[in-house]
Amino acid sequence: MSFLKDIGTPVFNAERLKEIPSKNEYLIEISYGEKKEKIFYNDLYNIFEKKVVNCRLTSVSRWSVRANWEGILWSDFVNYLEVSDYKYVYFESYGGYITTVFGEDMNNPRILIATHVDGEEIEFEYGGPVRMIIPNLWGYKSCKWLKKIYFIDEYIVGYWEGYGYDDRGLIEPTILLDINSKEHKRIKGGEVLEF
Ligand SMILES: Nc1nc2c(c(=O)[nH]1)N[C@H]1C(S)=C(S)[C@@H](COP(=O)(O)O)O[C@H]1N2
Ligand SMILES: [Mo]
Repeated sequence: MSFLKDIGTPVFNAERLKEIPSKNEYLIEISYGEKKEKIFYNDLYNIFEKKVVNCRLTSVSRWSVRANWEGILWSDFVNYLEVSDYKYVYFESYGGYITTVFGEDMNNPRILIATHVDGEEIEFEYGGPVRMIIPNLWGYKSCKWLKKIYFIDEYIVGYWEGYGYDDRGLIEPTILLDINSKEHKRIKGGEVLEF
């Protein structure tokens, strides 16, 4: 059983990634200022407490899904690294998909480095074993198969941003398909909190 698949959540894989390292080899590379760090998948929950966040992933292609995501709160992550002031965060996947988020958009308390959804490991097609969930921005900012997290000072244009998608990625007012209820709903812009 897989929550996301069962309710028909679309799958995006712009880089056509087929394979990721096994869990024993999977690691996340972090860079901030002069410092560099690597965290192995298997060490994540030795370092961080696993937290559950109920929020939505909302795609610019006009759908939104609410789920119980589990993982590391972004706020716990930056506290651990002792980074407070950063202009941008650059995310890169194991397939080379990239996206950069503005620091001011990373203060939402529900932003998560997610490993589980609905009590199960996030499966490969939905970005497992590790993906971002940034509920306040369009889905193209929530990098799947997360490999690199770099705190940077100069903006780097992302994959979809390079095709003209907005650099901030703030969710705009629109009508979209709610994957959970299968109904079209109007949203007012910003994180979808109304349903
Ligand atoms: N690595 C990677 N991350 C990605 C994408 C992608 O193609 N590759 N697509 C993005 C887009 S546009 C959206 S809407 C969400 C979709 O997540 P899902 O495929 O799990 O539904 O992932 C985002 N993260
Ligand atoms: Mo998307």
